[in-house]
Amino acid sequence: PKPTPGASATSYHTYAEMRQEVDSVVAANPQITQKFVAGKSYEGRDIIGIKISDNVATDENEPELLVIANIHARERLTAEQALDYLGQLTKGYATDTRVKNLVDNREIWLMPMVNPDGQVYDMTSDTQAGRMWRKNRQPNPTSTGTDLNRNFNFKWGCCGGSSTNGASETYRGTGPESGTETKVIANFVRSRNVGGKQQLKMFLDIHSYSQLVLWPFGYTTNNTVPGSMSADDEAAHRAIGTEMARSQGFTPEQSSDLYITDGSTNDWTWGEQRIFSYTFELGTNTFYPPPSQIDQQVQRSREALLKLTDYADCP
Ligand code: ING
Ligand code: ZN
Repeated sequence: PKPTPGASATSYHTYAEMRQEVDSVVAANPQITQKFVAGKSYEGRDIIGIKISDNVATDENEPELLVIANIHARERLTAEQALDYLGQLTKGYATDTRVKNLVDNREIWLMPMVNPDGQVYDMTSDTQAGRMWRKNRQPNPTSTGTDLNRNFNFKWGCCGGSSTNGASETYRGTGPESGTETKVIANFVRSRNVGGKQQLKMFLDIHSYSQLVLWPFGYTTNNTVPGSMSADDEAAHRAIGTEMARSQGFTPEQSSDLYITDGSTNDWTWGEQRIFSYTFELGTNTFYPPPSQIDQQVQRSREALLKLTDYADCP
């Protein structure tokens, strides 16, 4: 069972419990939260989102940011971090002037579990010590599952770190956005392009584990190739990323310095949409920290999420 909405988690949320918590928080905070369904997963589950802002029903002219979590099924701490962020913003609104300022002056879009099929599959395998599932649950020509973080439509399959083998953990899909959930996320991002202007200024994809703050690009270490990263853009990403890392004791680096990947969320949100983009790698050294550690782990990254919310007016 879960504690009261917005309180610290004492065990990992199932998909159903995540939905219940979102519903409770939204019911208790109707002025500043609104639930939406971004689309359906391959198996037909709702991909739940929450908008958090003052005058929440109105599209105000405020910097917008999108935070997504649990794109990889087994990375369960990430959904807890997303729900904690929702709790911090809603609980703090009445009492904490900093939180109130953020909610009043940003439009925050949050999707705590963007790969629900994978999450349910992984979690229902708990009796076998977890199935260590990463991908979605969409059948592919030879096996099951697409790595959604290799399926985005920027330099897809160009350069390494993704696979054409359907059984691989990093199977890139039959084409960009072939993954049902990739398409839902990308369509949502495109929907925030209003009148030719992308409203989203900041994007965060929460993963676990490794204690890192990463920024684009993943497809190349060469920031001078045409269309990649200008020196100014790199410096700006690095400055904010370093600050994010400092506040949680993580290591900041360009994602390709970790290893080369193509088709990641961040490469598309920055490369194609020009949204400042980060990935946090939470946690320590496991996908499944004992539930007793959730609270401590989540507290560690709380401040970085609030800082990033603040920085959405910077880029
Ligand atoms: N790590 C990420 C992965 O998808 C990453 C690292 C993040 C690569 C962002 C590229 C862009 O491989 C995990 N643990 O998923
Ligand atoms: Zn991941």
